[in-house]
Amino acid sequence: MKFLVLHGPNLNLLGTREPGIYGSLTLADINGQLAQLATELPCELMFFQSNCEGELITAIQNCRDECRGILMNPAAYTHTSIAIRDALSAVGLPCMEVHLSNIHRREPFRHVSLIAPVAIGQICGCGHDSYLLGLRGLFNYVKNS
Ligand code: CA2
Repeated sequence: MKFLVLHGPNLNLLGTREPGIYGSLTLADINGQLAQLATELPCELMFFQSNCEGELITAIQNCRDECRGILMNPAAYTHTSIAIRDALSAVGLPCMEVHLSNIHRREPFRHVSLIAPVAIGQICGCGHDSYLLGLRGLFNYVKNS
């Protein structure tokens, strides 16, 4: 069982700035923890980060035949991208939306997710654990469906 782990814009900066909001782990640290969890579940993971909306959309489209689901932190595109939402809808794979911070207790513009209506669930506010909880949820969802 293989999953695509997608990280949106600016998440490549994790661990270098704003640790109070986003924690002190780097993206490589988070991917490493996910890889370790994947061996336990077990499942396979493919990782991709981009600052470009179109590259994220192409990754979603291209994983259609290889992957059983998508674990995604769309970052700021969460709140703006109809195109990413449409790509997830079109591909039809189960997607778990995750966020490091609790988007619902931050600025009002972060309260709306355009992705949530096409996701199987949303986990936020748990720091890097959001990714680990999200992978467990996605794995169990696919295993039981
Ligand atoms: O809490 C999350 O995971 C977010 O998806 C992070 C996005 C933000 O736009 C969403 O509203 C919530 C921002 C990612 C920016 O990452 C940075 C990492 C280090 C330093 C600066 C930004």
